[in-house]
Amino acid sequence: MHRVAITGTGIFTPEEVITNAELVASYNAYARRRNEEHAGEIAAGSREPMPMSSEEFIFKASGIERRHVMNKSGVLDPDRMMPTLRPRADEELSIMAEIAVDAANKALAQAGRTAGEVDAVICAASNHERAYPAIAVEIQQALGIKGFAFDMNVACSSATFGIQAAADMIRCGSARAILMVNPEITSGHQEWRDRDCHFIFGDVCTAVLMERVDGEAPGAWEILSTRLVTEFSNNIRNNNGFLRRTHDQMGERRDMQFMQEGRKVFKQVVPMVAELMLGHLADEGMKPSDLSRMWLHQANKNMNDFIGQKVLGREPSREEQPNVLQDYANTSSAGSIIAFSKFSDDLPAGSRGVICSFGAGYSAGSVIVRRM
Ligand code: CO8
Repeated sequence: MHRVAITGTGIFTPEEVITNAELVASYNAYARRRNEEHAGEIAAGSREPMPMSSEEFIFKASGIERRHVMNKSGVLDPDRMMPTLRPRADEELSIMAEIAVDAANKALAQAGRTAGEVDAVICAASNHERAYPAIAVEIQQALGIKGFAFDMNVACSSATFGIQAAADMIRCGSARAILMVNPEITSGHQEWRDRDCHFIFGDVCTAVLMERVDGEAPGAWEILSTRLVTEFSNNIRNNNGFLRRTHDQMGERRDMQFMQEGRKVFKQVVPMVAELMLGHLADEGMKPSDLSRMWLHQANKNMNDFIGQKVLGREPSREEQPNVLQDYANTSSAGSIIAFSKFSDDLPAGSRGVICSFGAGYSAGSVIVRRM
């Protein structure tokens, strides 16, 4: 078995930003208009008015202050409430491949590698913009990588599942270097007209280069161990898919976008993740106090605070458990990788940490790493 390390990471961050204030103003304008349109039914008691959203609620419930998006004007337009993305010809690079190539090039540059030294690409994300050919194969071609590529989807846990898949292949010798990318255009499957979730997501793409290491690779992060867990739940669900046209009901359907029972998710996922992390550490002969840092999935600040407390047995400091969701919101699978990419360089050789994701499925992944 070979040893494997993360030698580079990269982030593509969309330029456009939506603040909570802008988001709430747009949603409330939409909700007011809908209430005016249905004023008669509302007055007759046959319809509930749409409730207003608030900046205070969003910050208190989630810790989110703003999010990056691929297209701001479409999302904020009360007549549209979704991004406007230009359709692309089949001969053009797809939008997911485009942002993945940007993040991948940054990861390669950080590792001091060229695409020619990579053997495989995994595109791990919550949704892929088409069924086939795989986005990963398009990214592979755009970067000029020989070898193989495939797409995978484990919702918010896609990145840690992608890391385990890549690490296992490198350990076994089926590849020497693998690029794993997480293009998350969540704005396309977010329901911006639902106040319960309109604030949750943002767009981004992350990339992780993993390589076989035979000796020392100073600065790289050796992957010591990975562990994944899944448990079926309908509490986070999106029913869109290729069988849609076979169903009788073809009109607007709420379940074609992201839906969740947020409170149930919170209550059920926090213990599941803490148990996964504590069990994983124990089986590797480690104590929580051996960790210099935890790079958690970025869904909700309160959720991360609870998980950190359960794992460490005390409140984690901001250095021990950095959050990026105040600036990025929930970027699905990319969140823990943004945190890792932005907040790992300061740690000295020998430091150990855990990259941890959790989300729909339910699914959760834990990756124990050590600075080389
Ligand atoms: N403004 C004002 N009030 C609001 C708003 C709002 N925007 N939204 C809800 N309220 C109200 C509610 O109606 C409720 O009112 P009442 O008490 O009268 O019923 C009250 O505020 C409290 O609402 P909640 O109980 O819903 O509030 P919570 O404190 O539970 O916070 C959260 C809601 C933030 C959603 C929280 O429950 C949470 O974070 N849960 C975990 C969510 C999570 O981690 N989900 C993971 C999903 S991500 C994933 O797996 C990837 C999926 C694929 C990506 C999809 C991309 C689009």
